[in-house]
Amino acid sequence: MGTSRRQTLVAIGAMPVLAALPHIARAQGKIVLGFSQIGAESEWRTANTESIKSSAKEAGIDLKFSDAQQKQENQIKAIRSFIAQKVDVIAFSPVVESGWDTVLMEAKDAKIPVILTDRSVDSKDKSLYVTFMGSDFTEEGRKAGRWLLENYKGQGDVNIVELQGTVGSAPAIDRKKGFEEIIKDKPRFKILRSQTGEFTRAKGKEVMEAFLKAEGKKINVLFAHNDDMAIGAIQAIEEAGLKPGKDILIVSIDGVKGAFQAMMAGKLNVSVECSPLLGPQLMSAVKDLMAGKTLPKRIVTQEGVFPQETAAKEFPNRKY
Ligand code: GYE
Repeated sequence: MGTSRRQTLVAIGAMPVLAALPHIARAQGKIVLGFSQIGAESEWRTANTESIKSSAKEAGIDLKFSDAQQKQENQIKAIRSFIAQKVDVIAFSPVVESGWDTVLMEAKDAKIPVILTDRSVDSKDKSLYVTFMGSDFTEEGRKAGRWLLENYKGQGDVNIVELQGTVGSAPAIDRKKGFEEIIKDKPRFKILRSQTGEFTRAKGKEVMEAFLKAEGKKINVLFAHNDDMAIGAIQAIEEAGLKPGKDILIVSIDGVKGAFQAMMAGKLNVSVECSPLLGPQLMSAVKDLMAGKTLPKRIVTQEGVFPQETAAKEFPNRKY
């Protein structure tokens, strides 16, 4: 009976977690994580999904993965189903910022902790989630703006067109805000037109065609909230008989491989990095939570800026 005392101590030590989470998963000894992904709109998102799936596998976490195909209602359904299945932890990347309080309250009532990854929500009640891990999108917008101010060589007015991300999403709202903050007291930098390209290549191309039709050669700069839209727009610019990266300077965000290829071809001028490789960080946060540790309320991803002249050297190191 030498082990009985030890077993008792372990049981007492583990009690708060077990009492709070009397879930099926515990019986098999594996932590169960329910993850609701936005969809597959961009190279960034594909890399993010792959990072989450592979790191869950590596960490021995049982991942229930659900793809919402860009629809908030699908994400809400997925979260409700995770609650019904009594998963240990729920993580999700909210497609838009608003409208989550009800479902987050349901998770809270079920005592299932929620981790926000990549994008945040605008809920006033911060107790509805344990942490938000991801990039500082406002700072990314500022970095894009600063790069432009420092590197734009022409004289006179600088006419900018902007391709925004998904309407109502945190990265679209914050990148716009950060960029505007930097150019606002520089009156020669003017945003002529700004419209959503929904973070996709196809829509980026379509909206850029409309911009070109309306403004033609007046356009000096394109600021795209992600690389995919910039890549779509590059096609539109070429089809209009102009040279992307030269006739129109292009600034975008993400730093995916496709952007590096476009930079090496001289067609994109800079990409501000936004890392999608959140999987390992998420899995360690899930394990920490299950071990009863308190997580910091905000976990910020560290990122750089890659101008065209650094692309060829950096390309072999890129992981997404
Ligand atoms: O920049 C874009 C993607 O939320 C940071 O979503 C993410 C953004 C990323 O579709 O490419």
